[in-house]
Amino acid sequence: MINTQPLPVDIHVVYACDRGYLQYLAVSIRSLIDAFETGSHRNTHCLNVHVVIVGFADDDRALLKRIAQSETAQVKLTLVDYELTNRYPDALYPHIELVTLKYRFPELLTNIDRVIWIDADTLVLSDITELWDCDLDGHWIGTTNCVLTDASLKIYQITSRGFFWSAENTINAGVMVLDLMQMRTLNVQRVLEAWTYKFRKVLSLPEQEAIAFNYPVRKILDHKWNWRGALRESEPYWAAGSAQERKDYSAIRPAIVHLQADFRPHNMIINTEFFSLWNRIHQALDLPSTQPKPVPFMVFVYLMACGSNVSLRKARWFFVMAVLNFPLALWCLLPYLRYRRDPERFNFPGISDHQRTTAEAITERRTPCAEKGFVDLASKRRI
Ligand SMILES: [Mn+2]
Repeated sequence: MINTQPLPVDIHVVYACDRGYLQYLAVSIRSLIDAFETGSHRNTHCLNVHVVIVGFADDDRALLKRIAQSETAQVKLTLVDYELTNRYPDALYPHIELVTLKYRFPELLTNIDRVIWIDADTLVLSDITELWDCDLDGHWIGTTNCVLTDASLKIYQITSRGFFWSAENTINAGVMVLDLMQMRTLNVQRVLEAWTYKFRKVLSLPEQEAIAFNYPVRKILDHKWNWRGALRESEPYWAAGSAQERKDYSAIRPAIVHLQADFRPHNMIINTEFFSLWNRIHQALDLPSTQPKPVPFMVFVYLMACGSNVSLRKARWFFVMAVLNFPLALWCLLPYLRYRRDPERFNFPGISDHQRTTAEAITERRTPCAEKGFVDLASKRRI
């Protein structure tokens, strides 16, 4: 009998990181596969996950292979070894070569014409096929804007080095759709590498700045594909032109949550829905345990106020905060003691209810893995 089953459509997703990000990478890949397995394209599409790895040990590779297995969908994992060569000496940003690896995808991923780039510090919640099918309208790249409206530029431009004439020019490079075929034709790699080399000593977000200023007009992706609202402390919040802007951004149902530095589930105990979800996947995968700590006082003050109109933008602006927001800090003293007593259950007023996790979920998270049935889940997935 002739097999008339059509060939599956290949979807290509790429990550790149060193082993310092292994746990984030593992959780993100697993969430990507989980969402694909429960989506409606698992029988018609094949999910190809490429990971450009820097300095991974054999154990790390084995771990990735273990977590990337699927019994219900077609999933292929490809590891691409890469060695750093100090391409940008004396650069301001220490990981410049790692974050600009994206420029090299056209030559690293031969025979592939389109990829979706996803940062490792993410949770994928929706079937990626919808993003894969997006029309780039002739551009070689699709990205989400870093800020929401032109009104946000006033504050955003105080802290970013470059100046933008439109919110559409701003970029967050956490999730991107890249047309590798066009990148090859347009020689994008050469353009971006030359520009990055030239300005390496002043670039603080190298690849974002290189893409934003060399290619200011790009396909704009919906914010749900790179949603940075888990803590309400990202640019769409602190640079927002109005309270409504913040509210609308918070109301987005994310397809991909981007956790972003500096506060992330492995280092900070903060009660939010997505920190909790990250921890659950992390536990289910039986990864080495993390030791998240309660947030320091000034970060606490920041989180108590974030999303509102207080005159603070970044927690590290300690001095400015201490002077301008002394009354606020004073007001936070007692709540901070409460937070320190049980940080997992503390509800920050700046983080809205739907972003918090429930007391039951916290209790469940504190139960050892084996009692929760994660072991069964693990054996089902052969992990
Ligand atoms: Mn990121």
